[in-house]
Amino acid sequence: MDFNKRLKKITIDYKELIEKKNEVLFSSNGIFERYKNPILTGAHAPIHWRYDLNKETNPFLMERIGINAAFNAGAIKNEDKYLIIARVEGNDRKSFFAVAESPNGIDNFRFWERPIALPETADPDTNVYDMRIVKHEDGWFYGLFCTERRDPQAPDGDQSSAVAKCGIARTKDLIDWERLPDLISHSGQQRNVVLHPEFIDGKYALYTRPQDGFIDTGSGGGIGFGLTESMERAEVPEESIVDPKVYHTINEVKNGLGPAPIKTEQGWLQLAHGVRNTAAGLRYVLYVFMTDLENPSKVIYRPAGYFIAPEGAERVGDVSNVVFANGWINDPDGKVFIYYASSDTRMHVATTSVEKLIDYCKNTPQDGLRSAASVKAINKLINSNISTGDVYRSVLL
Ligand code: M1P
Repeated sequence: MDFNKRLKKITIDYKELIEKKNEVLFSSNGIFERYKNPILTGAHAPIHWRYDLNKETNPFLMERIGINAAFNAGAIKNEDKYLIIARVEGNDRKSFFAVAESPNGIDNFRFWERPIALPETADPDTNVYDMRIVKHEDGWFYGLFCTERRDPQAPDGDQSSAVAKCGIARTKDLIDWERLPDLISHSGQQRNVVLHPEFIDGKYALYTRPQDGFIDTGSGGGIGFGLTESMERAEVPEESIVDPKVYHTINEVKNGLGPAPIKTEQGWLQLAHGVRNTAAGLRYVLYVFMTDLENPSKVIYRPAGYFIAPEGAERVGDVSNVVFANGWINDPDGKVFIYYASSDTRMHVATTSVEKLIDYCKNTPQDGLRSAASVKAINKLINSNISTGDVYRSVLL
């Protein structure tokens, strides 16, 4: 196929992909709705990021820069536009951030003209990923993300050991970013750090995830919480654990907060990921809990188990059996858009409402931590259903 015919086909296919309408699916659990199509993939990366469009220098119209995946996006609504800031990963395995915009939050996501040109610190990052974007009450948009560099202690033969820290950048327009020094904490490495949107006791509040090593959280772990005087030289002298790892639960291996919490009259809604071990490797699921309005580090409702687990095609990807979320948007009418990634490969959306999430947190039984306690909870529900459930009985029996 000659240059012009190839270009036409590539452009038509791309247009079809980014204009594809999404379709809400029936929700059997009634807690949230999934949608038929992923909302963002590597293939959504603009053609002009990938191809040299000059016939002279690229006569075969080959892709010069491949994009492997688009996942783990932060999310924010700005000037009526639904914006997600994706972790875009090239074929070269480097991640970077890029904003994609949608008019309705569920389809038509288009990347902005260029990816974010994130300034580096004096110690350049090898890789950056998983930005949590939050509009703080001080007026700035802050992006907190993981910055990864090779472990300086690693011997030459070890080219995979790394050190993870929390990188910090801020912006007023989501285009020009100011890089601030990385977070200083005193509990080893950090990933999944999230800025609370309001001051607590006049200080900035951070949800943390202390960890001993790059992958293993080791003796650390759990979702932590600490205060810092400033974001320009952010340092958390102390971290308390809000939500620990617990034996034989969905977060026995590790967990980490997702996006910044949503404020409601009854407390802060929190979305997080939990990781368990299986013979097939780690399994990442999402869970929801609520913390106290005055003290956001105090858990007030903790429903048992997972909220979203990988399903169907979501289960397969570069890192299979993973769902991960670091972005959600709460519309003024109470609708909540949950942006989650599957298997470190693509982005999806699920929708629900603040009212449903609160109901879910308050009325889902807590984890009894034993099989017998789970059976007790089911029997309690059966007993209360004995006198009700007529519709169910008339259809089924
Ligand atoms: O591969 C799954 C996830 O692993 C890490 O998350 P955590 O720090 O909780 O283990 C991150 O690399 C994340 O980006 C990735 O999706």
